[in-house]
Amino acid sequence: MPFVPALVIVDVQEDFCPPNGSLAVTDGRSIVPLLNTLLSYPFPLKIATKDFHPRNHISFASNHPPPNNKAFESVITITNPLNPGESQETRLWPVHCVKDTPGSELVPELHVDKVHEIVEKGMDQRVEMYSAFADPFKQPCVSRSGLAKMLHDKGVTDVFVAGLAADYCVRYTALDAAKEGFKTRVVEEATKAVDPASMDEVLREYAEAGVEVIGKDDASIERVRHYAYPGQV
Ligand code: VGL
Ligand code: ZN
Repeated sequence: MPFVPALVIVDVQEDFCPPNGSLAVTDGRSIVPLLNTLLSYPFPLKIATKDFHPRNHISFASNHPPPNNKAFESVITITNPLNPGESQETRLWPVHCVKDTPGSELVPELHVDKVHEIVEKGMDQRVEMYSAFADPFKQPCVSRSGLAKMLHDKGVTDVFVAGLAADYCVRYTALDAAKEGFKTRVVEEATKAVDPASMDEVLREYAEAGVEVIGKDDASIERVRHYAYPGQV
C-alpha cells in the first residue's frame, strides 16, 4: 500500500485565537507548539488554510437584520445561489477573518516557512464554507478551493488534519477529506473546539465516515517521521 501523507493545518488565524481574536477559541493558541512539531516532520505536502471572508460575508451576524442576528446564537437559512431548491441552516458569527485585516493573518508563531501551500476559503459572500475543500451545497457545489486537486496531484493517500476549530472547520475539512477518498486522521491534541460539548456528535460523524482521531504519538505519525517521498534521497 502506498503511503503519501499530507498535513492540513486549518485556520490557525488571529481571529480564532486569544487574546484578541473576534471568534477566539478557548486555548486556541496553545496548539501552536504541537503544530510546529508536526510541521518539522517530512510530510511531502504541508498545507495551511485561511478563513478569508469579504466584509459582507453571509456568516457575519452584523450583515443580517434584527432580531435574528445574534452572533453565536442565531441560525439562518442559506439558499444555494445556483439552486433555490437547496438550502442549509447555519449559525451566525461575529465579524472574523476579513481578508487583508490583522485578524485574518496566520498567527506569527506558526512556522509558516515549513508550509508548501496556503489555501484560502470562504471568499464567496453568498455561502458559508467551513470545509477547506468546498461549500456544503451539492446540487451544485458553489465554490471549491482547489485543495482536492492539490492533494490528488501530489499523489497523497493519507491526510492528517489539525487546527481550528475542532467542531467547525476541522470537522468539515476532515469529513470532506474522507469523502475525497483519503485515509483521514485528526490529531486530537492539535485542535480545540468552539463548543467542546459538541464533540460527542463530531466523534460520531467521524466514526461513521471512517475518520480516525489519533494522538500525537500514534503509529501513523511515527510512520510520517520516518517517511521518505519516493524518489527523494
Ligand atoms: C470557523 C466559524 C466560522 C472555523 C470559520 O475555522 O472553524 N468557525 N468560520
Ligand atoms: Zn468563517
